[in-house]
This record gives sequence, structure tokens and C-alpha cells, in this order.
Amino acid sequence: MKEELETLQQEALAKVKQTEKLKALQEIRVAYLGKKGSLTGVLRGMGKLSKEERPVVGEIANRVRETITSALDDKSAELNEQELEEQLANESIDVTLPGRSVQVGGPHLLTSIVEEIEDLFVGLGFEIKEGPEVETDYFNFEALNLPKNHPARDMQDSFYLTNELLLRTHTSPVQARTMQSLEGSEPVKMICPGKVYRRDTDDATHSHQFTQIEGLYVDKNVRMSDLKGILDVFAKKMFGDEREIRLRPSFFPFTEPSVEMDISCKVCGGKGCSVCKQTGWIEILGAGMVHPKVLEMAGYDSSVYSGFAFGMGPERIAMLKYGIDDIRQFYTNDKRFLKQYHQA
Ligand code: FA5
Repeated sequence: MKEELETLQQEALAKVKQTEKLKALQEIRVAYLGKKGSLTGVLRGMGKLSKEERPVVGEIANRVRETITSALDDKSAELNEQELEEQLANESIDVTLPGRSVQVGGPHLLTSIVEEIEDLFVGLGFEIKEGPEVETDYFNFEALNLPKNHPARDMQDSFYLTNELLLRTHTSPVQARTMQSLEGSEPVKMICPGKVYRRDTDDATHSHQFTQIEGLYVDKNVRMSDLKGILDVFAKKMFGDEREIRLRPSFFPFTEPSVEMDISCKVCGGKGCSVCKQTGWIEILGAGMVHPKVLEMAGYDSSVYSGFAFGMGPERIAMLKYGIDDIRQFYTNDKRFLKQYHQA
């Protein structure tokens, strides 16, 4: 039996030495030391030995077990280390490879132009207000001096949701809402940017959904010259110091008098060209002095308070500023177009 154990040990040690894989090593461990392994098999025969022989053989068996176990452990550590080294060698980082470029997004041109206009008016002391896009007939029309069946309602063909609710056709209802919330007790100086909706047929200069920015200034002694001054500052900051403005008589039911504001054409410098249709001027917004009826409906005493209001379309402003010839470019999301306006 002693020889059997010695042979078993030599055989196991030889196999351990030859092994190059951790998995094979584990198989050797099971084959020799496992429950059904060779060593266990030999030890089972110990019962047949004499009393004297048993401790001697037992000691040899223990030594054999320890020797095989320690050989297995050493080899396992060696193979583990080898494996790790191979892995590290394969995974080495090549610092000379070019990096992967990160695609950086940026604000949409419309967002940028709205923010530019907001910054400009905030700098002039205006507050930014918001209002709902689903609006009541009352705020969209009646509170702005457009009673039911008023012919001027056709100026802005609307998307009605119910008899009393519609998608707002302009940002002017926010004027009425802001004034009513103050109940005629305080001056107002606000702008309101937001989406508006009209049943307009989409073409190069019209969209059924577009953006407006409303402005309102109500206080004691607000005059038309204040309106003109503010609009002049706006036009020069937006389009350049050399731009002139002119106010032409117009009509809005909620302002009296009402005007359209034109700026001198950037392309021809006012001489006349195809962009300004040979007039030298380009229309950019509607404005006027707040109608006394609108002030009264909102709770302001029109003999004490006066105000001006204006409304502009930022898409058209951006079109003029950047020479964009089709408003649909803002909504079709062609990245090649939009990328040109990302600021670094
Ligand atoms: C109004 O909507 C008035 N509420 C503006 C106003 C406010 C006047 C306060 C007086 C006092 P108008 O319908 O002209 O006015 O529209 C204002 C601007 O919206 C236009 O100058 C234009 O830039 C833009 N606009 C109008 N319709 C469209 C459209 N279908 N697509 C794109 N922009 C449009």
C-alpha cells in the first residue's frame, strides 16, 4: 500500500507539472483528492491493514495528500498569475490612438433668437410672463376688445377645441391675464414669448404653429414716443446700429392708435431691392397704444393709466437677421441647417 501511495503521489505531481490550464488543474484535484478520487480509493483499503501498519500508512497518506494539495495550490497560483499577465498584455491601452469625437448639441435657432430677444428686453426692465396655449375665447378675443361676431376675428383664423376654448392665435391674451391679475393697481412691464396657432396655410413665410413675443408696458403717462424709443433700441440691438425704423398706421382692435413697424432693409440699405420688394423697408411687428377699453376691462382707470403693446414673430426676425428664406426650416429639423447656428 505504501508503494501504491508513493506511485499515486508521483503520478499526481507529474500531471500537475505538465498542466497549463486552470480547468485541467481542477480536474486533477477532483481525480486524486475528491470523494471518488484515487487517494480516497486507496485509503478505503486501510481497514484491511494490521493495527501496527495503520498509523504508519495513515501518516504516509496524510503526507501524500498535503504534498499533492500544496503542488496543486502552487500551480494554481502560478497559472492565475500567468492568466492575469496575458490579459493585461492583451488589454494594453494604445495612447497614440485618436480619441472618439463627442457630438455636442446646441440650442435650436428659434430658442436662441427668443433668448436673445428676452435678454434684450429684460435689460430694459421688462419681466418675462407665460400664459396657456389652450386659451378661452374670452382672453384670446373678448378681453382684447374683439366681441363675438366682430369681423376682425377673421384676421386670425382659429383652431377651436370647444365653443369656448381654442388654441391661442396670438400671445396678446397674456397681456389681458397679467393686467387682470393686478386688478388695475400696479404698473406692468412684461414680455411674453410662446407658441401660437392659426389656420394659415403653410408656405415660405407662414406656419400654422409659430412663435410670438408680446410686450406690454402700462403705467401713468406712457406715451407713443416711449413705444417708438423702445422699438428703436430693439431694432438697433437686433439688426445693427445703422438700422432705421418707421411706424406705419395700422389696425388692431386692442390698440388705438395701432402701427406696424418696419426696419430699413439690410440688403440694400434702404435703396430698394427684391428682398424689400423695392420699398427699402421690411415689416417686423405690430404695435400700438393699449385701447382704453382693454385697460378698463382689466380694471385699470384709463384716465390715469396708459400703455403700449407690441407683438412680433421671432421666426420672421431670425429669417431677416440670418437671411433664411423659408420658415419651414425651423420645423423640419434638418440638422445640417440647424448646426450652422450652433454657437461654440
Ligand atoms: C398680432 O398677432 C398681434 N397680437 C400683435 C400685436 C400685439 C399688435 C400687441 C399690437 C399690440 P399679427 O397678426 O400681425 O399681430 O402677428 C404678429 C407677428 O406674428 C407678425 O408680424 C409676424 O411676424 C408673425 N406671424 C403672423 N402670422 C404668422 C404665420 N402664420 N407664421 C409665422 N409668423 C406669423
